[in-house]
Amino acid sequence: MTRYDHAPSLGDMVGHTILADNEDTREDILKNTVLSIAAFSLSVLVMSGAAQAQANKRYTIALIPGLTTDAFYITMRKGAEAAAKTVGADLVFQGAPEFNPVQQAPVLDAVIARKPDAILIAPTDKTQLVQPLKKAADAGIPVITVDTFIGTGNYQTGSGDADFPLSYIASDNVQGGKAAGRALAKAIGDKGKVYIANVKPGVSTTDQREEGFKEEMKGHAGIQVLQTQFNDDDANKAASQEQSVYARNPDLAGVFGTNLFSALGAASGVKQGGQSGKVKVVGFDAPTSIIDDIKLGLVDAVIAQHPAEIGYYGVISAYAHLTGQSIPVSIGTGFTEMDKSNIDKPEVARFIYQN
Ligand code: T6T
Repeated sequence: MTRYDHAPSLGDMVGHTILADNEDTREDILKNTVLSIAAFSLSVLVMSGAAQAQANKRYTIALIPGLTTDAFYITMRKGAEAAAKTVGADLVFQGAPEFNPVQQAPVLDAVIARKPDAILIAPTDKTQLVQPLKKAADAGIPVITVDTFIGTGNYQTGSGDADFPLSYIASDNVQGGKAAGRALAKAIGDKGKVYIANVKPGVSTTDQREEGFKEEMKGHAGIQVLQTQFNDDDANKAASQEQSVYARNPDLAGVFGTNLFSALGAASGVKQGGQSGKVKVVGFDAPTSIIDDIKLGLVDAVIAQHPAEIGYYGVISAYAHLTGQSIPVSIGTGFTEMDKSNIDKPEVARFIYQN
């Protein structure tokens, strides 16, 4: 009887040619063929039983956000919950109160101790979360990063010590930074001084937005990009930095806030300093507070991400992996540019973040 070291295809089995002249031998071969088809059918039953068991198991998928109280991650959680409901998995949402690797690492340890079937995480630093996450991988827990990445974000290439996550699901932040640059250039009539209000170096998303913005500005000869101001994800700090930059540069024309708190803070600096209309603000992210600022004319435009999609496809990817499917090494989600002219359109407003 033919021995298969791998699961044979049905074509392999039914395609057997019976070449014996002798009746007895032919009968034996026929018998063996029937037996091997029966064995194959049984193996299919057994295999599908195992696959069935994988699919029937109720998985626990943990989502660790950059911080818990940010509308971006709250919206991501909603998408993740929708996907978990669809596949019948349990979602655990556990994070730190601030966007800070020193606070995020112990949360990660606590999640690893709960032994979830998979971890989705927005690492708050490209390098500082590598070793803490390695512990999860070493414990056999699949890791997928959402929003931010560790290392270079090019996973599963076999190079570097940050290569182990299975997938990276996020916006294209370089492109987003470029789009913000174009929007700010348009708002300030393509000339004048601008600066970038950023979080802190080492955060993959906001580093890439700064990179994209600067790249775009190389094509705008009339715009001078001043030194970046880092606010530690603190809107109050971003507001006072805006006022200091303005005090040093009364001809300041615009600010690019690379994330929710940077943009909110810059807008509130403009408001407090009575510079509304004079200093233009373009931001990233779309919480309701920023939408109010757009309507008030304090913010000109924002690049809204699609965090619910990131959460949704994060959970679907984890589930697909857990049930034996291969998954893409990265998934890019989109953007929606919002300004006063389109903010009331339902196809745009649906991307405003949830609280
Ligand atoms: O912009 C998002 C996220 O993409 C980034 O990584 C950190 O900041 C936000 O959460 C907004 O506050």
